[in-house]
Amino acid sequence: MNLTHIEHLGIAVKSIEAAIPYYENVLGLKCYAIEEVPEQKVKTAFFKIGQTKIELLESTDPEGPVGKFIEKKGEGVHHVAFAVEGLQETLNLVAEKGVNLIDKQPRKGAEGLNIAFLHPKSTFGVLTELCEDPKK
Ligand code: CMX
Repeated sequence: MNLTHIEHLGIAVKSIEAAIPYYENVLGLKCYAIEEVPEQKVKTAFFKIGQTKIELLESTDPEGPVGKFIEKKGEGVHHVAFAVEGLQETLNLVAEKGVNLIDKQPRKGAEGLNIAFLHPKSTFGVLTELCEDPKK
């Protein structure tokens, strides 16, 4: 298992347009990309802080994962994403250790990363994403 760093924190917001000024004008970060990920039913906005990114998530469909999350819990931290080397091998190891995988195989996420989620019910309440940069 080789987790290298926290790749990003996913934060659910009702509106990325409304949230961006807080990150830019108060925290002094710069939004460097806005990208829609139709398969995940979200629009994303990215900021960089050191090696880690902040990913704002606005739902494009109330029945999508972020739409349902905001409906139940309100805005806030939605998931933690770790960068890994060898995503498929890591998923196999995690499954062997009894963790419930949402994705048994990697799929495409924002920024061209290969991603897979672990179910929050088997990770002490934190929706956990593992991601691998296929260019590395
Ligand atoms: N963090 C912690 N718990 C969460 C959660 C989250 N982000 N999302 C849902 N849950 C909890 C719910 O509160 C609920 O708990 P209770 O049963 O105790 O009420 C339980 O998980 C089931 O939630 P649900 O609303 O019924 O939703 P589903 O089971 O349909 O889906 C999940 C939950 C995690 C499987 C789904 O959200 C998922 O597949 N997520 C992965 C994909 C994703 O989140 N994509 C958006 C980001 C994409 C990106 O980064 O690009």
